[in-house]
Amino acid sequence: MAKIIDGKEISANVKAQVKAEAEQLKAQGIEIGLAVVIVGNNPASRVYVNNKKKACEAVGFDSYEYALPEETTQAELLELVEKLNADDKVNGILVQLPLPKHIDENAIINAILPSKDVDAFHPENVGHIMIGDFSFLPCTPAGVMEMLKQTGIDVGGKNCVVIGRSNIVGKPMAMLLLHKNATVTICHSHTKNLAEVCSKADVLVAAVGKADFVTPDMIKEGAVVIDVGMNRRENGKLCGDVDYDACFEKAGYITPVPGGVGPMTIAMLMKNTLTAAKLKNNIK
Ligand code: BQF
Repeated sequence: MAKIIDGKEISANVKAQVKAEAEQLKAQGIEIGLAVVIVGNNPASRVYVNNKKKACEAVGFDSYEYALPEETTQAELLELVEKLNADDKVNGILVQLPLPKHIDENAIINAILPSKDVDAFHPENVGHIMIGDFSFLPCTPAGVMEMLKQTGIDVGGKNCVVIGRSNIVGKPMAMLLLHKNATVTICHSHTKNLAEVCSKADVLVAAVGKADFVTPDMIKEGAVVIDVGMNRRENGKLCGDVDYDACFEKAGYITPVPGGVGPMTIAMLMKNTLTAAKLKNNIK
């Protein structure tokens, strides 16, 4: 029977730490600000942006929301990013993805000042992550690593399998596991014998985007099963990529959805924003 890795509890620990450090900075007259940019009316994006604003309030950061209409042009959005790059009150810039189809996401990401890129999506920060000399880590993979750390799971020498190869989750996730000395396999839609590959994993990270994709035959007895998925069932209920009920008995550890990796993503965004403020003020 699996132990549940509680993302709510672990994220609360991270946020408490961030809040304590933010208070120390405030005592030195340093305010911390996060700009949150949302374009259009994607209801999921609205929820995520609200979560980020709420977290800012909880840790004592200022948040500045810029909600732009769906018709916003790429040039207009670039202009806003430039303005936020130059704004001293803004330590971190978060542009909520996905953007409307007529806007080139990479063009926007590339325009964000790397020192304010709290999502760590800018190529300069991606390069730092690859080398291992980073200041910001992408929030979701960093959240997974923090969950493993606080649960006392050392991935060194273990077989870790990541399903999914996105720039936001799969690729950086594999890199962070590699930095911690895991043997890492990245699987994707072209992978042959997926179930067999996954069933060899000591740690399985699912970032696929399909409900109930991971079934018990795909996991090793006692494996750590990390569910990064965020899907909605026909009945409107949130669920991950793992068939949680079916895998619960066989897994050693499992993360629920909701209440697993999701809250960690938000907590690590707060941590990155704190880091941005510390770097700007030459605080270690
Ligand atoms: C929870 C995200 C897919 C695509 C773009 C807490 C969040 C979600 C769930 C949240 C996500 C997912 C975010 C829970 C931010 C995580 O209690 O389980 C928080 O707000 N997330 C995002 O900004 O963009 C996404 C998933």
